[in-house]
Amino acid sequence: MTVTSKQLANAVRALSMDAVQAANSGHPGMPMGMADVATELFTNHLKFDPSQPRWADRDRFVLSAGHGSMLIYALLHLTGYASPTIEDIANFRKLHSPCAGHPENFELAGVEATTGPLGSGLATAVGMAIAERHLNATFGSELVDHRTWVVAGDGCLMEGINHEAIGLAGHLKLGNMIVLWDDNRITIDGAVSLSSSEDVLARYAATNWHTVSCDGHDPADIARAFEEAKADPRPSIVACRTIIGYGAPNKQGTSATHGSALGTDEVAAARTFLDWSAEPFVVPADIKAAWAAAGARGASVRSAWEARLVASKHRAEFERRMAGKLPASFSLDAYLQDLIAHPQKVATRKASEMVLAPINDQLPETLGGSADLTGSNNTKTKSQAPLTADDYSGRYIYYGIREFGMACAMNGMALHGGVIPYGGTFLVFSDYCRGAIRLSALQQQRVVYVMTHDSIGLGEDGPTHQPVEHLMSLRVMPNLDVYRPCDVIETAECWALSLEKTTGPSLLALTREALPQVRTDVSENLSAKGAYRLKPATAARKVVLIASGSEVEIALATAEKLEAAGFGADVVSMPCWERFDAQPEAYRDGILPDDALLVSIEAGTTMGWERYVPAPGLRFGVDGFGASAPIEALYAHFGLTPEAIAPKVMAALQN
Ligand SMILES: Cc1ncc(C[n+]2csc(CCOP(=O)(O)OP(=O)(O)O)c2C)c(N)n1
Ligand SMILES: [Mg+2]
Repeated sequence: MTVTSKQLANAVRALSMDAVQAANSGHPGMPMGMADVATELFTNHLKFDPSQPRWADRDRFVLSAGHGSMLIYALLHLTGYASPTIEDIANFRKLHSPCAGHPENFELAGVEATTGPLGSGLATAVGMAIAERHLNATFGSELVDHRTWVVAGDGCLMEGINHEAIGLAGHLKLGNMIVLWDDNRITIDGAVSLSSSEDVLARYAATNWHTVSCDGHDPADIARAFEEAKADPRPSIVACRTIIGYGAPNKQGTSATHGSALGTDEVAAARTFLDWSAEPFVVPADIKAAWAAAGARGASVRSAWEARLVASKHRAEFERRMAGKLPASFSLDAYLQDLIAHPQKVATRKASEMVLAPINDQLPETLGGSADLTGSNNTKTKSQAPLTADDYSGRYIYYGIREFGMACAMNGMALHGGVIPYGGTFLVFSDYCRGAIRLSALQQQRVVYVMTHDSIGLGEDGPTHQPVEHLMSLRVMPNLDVYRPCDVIETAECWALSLEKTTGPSLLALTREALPQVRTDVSENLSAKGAYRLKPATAARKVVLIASGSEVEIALATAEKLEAAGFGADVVSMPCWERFDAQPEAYRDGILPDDALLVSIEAGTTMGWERYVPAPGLRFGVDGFGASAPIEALYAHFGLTPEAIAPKVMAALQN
């Protein structure tokens, strides 16, 4: 007897409800509702090979509705991925099971993206689809030609990020992207109609998407919709009309199935309803075999692709880029030597643009962009042509005013591989994309955030544009390296470090205003230490002035005043806290000795500086919102001048 697609889908339903029941925690409704749609996708459409989960030309599948994590765990297991095992699934949501509450990209090879924050997965998928088109334009269809599939719920479509993401995807005509909408009309609070009455498909159509609907429980109808979506040159959304918790006879169709175990009685009733008599975590042999056969579909396609790769003239470069390795010859030495010969007083945003020239020339994998602040963020170099719907080979993306959309897309590009994304906005708007920065860090992805206008130093635009708490709040985030370089040399060093870090994002906080070149030695990347002695005390050391970015210049001038009064003063430039914290204790103690008065100067919140500058040290900064005025007036107003700081330091020293 041949196994029916209903039986295949019921295996997904059974594993999902049983795992949630065993954990007594989780979300059975979504996987049970979308089991038929997912079965059609994984058995007949998705290009993948469980024996080679990282095969570069696989289709990408993103479960944007991450709460339905059991859907992907069941699919990966059933199609033959080495992990998760059935034991992993039985240990769903328990410590050390790769079957975590929400899908985590670092836990399972078949999980392309960490999802859970609704809408982010879909927006991440846009970046994957962009990377695919860009690499297709670079390496050709014989090496790169795949789709990005997304399963999204009502929540993913309701979130604001959805608007940014689909606007970008529609504009760029990403026909390789297909969203499968779990149109079950239920969210946690109850019916979608409690809070929403919008015509979702009309909104997608208005954004240049192709739309199609199907009965999400009818395999033939699902297949019809998929074929239509695949054939259309626009990105597609397939509205799959489903019943949440399908198979649980007394609870299906209600929010009761959304986020809690069904209960033993209802699980038993579902077994009867679905005609599923197997014990929990047992899949009948014939159904198991049919799933395994579906998983084996891709092996021949993959080996044909491998043969093409071996024969391709692009092989070495393609493999290097997909491995995320910089070319062995990559070097900024010549650029740095030139700066030593011809020192520059420029804004660090300009310094970033300058160093991006040799970076972009040497690294064809960089994909730059800005959220409509290209001229302010200085993110575009001369050699970069725009990436457009007509020419995906371009290396610069005009993201529009979509900071969150940009950051999510960059995560998708990094996850896809083969490209290194960087993108700019004003530092103050890091808040707009903070959720995505967090996901870069959590997912351990190399994304470089170029955040300019990094303090009150931006001047007249005033408090709405002047970051105050942002630097510190970003430093709090695990696995994000926050850099605030003080001159043109440090900017180049910080860029190099950001590109070299393959296990997480970096953020460059850059000035609008010009800063003098204070570094005269480039024999070592001193920014790599996080903090270093830029100027040692001349007189006997009494004080150490610690500053970052634009305040290093102020610290140097303050030190001059102190030295003139006979107080020896070190100046420490501290471009990166995270890197400094990673240095050996002896190094850190040497830079911040306990026999000198420690003083921090940074045009941002002082909360946090206690870490390096405990009492009786002094902390100079900005603890309220900024103000609208020319830069000189602002620094004077907030007491961040050598004239204001030096007397306070001397008073403390004389106490
Ligand atoms: C940004 C964000 N806000 C809130 C939540 C909490 N949350 C998880 S699922 C959910 C409801 C989602 O509804 P829907 O997408 O329709 O999923 P379904 O109930 O149909 O499975 C909410 C509010 C979240 N995960 N992410
Ligand atoms: Mg729903």
